Amino acid sequence: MDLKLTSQCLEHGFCVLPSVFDKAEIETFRTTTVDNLGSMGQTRDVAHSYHLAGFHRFPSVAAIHARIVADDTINRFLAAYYGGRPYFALGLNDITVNRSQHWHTDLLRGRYSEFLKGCDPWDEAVGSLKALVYLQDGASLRILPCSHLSPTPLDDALLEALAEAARDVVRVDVKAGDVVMMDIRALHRGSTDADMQSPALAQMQKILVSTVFGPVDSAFARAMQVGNAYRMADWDRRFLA
Ligand SMILES: O=C(O)CCC(=O)C(=O)O
Ligand SMILES: [Fe+2]
Repeated sequence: MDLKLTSQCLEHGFCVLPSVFDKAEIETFRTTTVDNLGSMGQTRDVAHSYHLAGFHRFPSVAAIHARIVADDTINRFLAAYYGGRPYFALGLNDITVNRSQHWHTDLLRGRYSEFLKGCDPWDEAVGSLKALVYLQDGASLRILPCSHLSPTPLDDALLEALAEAARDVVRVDVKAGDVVMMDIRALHRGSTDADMQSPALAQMQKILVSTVFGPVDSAFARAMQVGNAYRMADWDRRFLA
């Protein structure tokens, strides 16, 4: 594995692994997703926007998750990044379709921040990483480099204000099949509400599939795992029931 990429991820909080999945696989992921839109939640006020949290739990789409977590390129990267420490996919994963995303971190925020009380997410140099698999070309992800290094509030309004004041935001260009590896403490955003309202997206969906990895022996990763399980149960009740 390219050591430049691991040090980039450590320093800046993200890096891009190019062409991890080929055209045929991306097409399979897309077809599987589109065939299962009817079993997903609708969490935005836009008819063609869908979301499935914890999709590893659902047999019709679980193969996508299994394929990502077992991928050689991703695992060579993670093995180098974690330096031989055992790591796992901690159950925080999503399929999102035409979904906007304001500035945030991927930590447990708001009412779920209490699950992080017993640990300090910034105590560990090596963080938990989200693998973001883009199923089309695009540049929706904007990120504030190095923002994973210092504590940020676990509150979306405060994060939004922080991001608005930031200068050196980077827009990450990806091709379908590229994978962004991102420290979940990083301040970032995705597509705007306006972008995702375009009627063309009903036929040509913007699809993003992601899953989070962390070290097995990390108190922070375990807290994320447990808190996310509670958050997901609430999500299921709200959007799938
Ligand atoms: O839409 C994007 O590119 C970013 C989405 C995002 O913030 C996430 O998946 O955590
Ligand atoms: Fe995010």
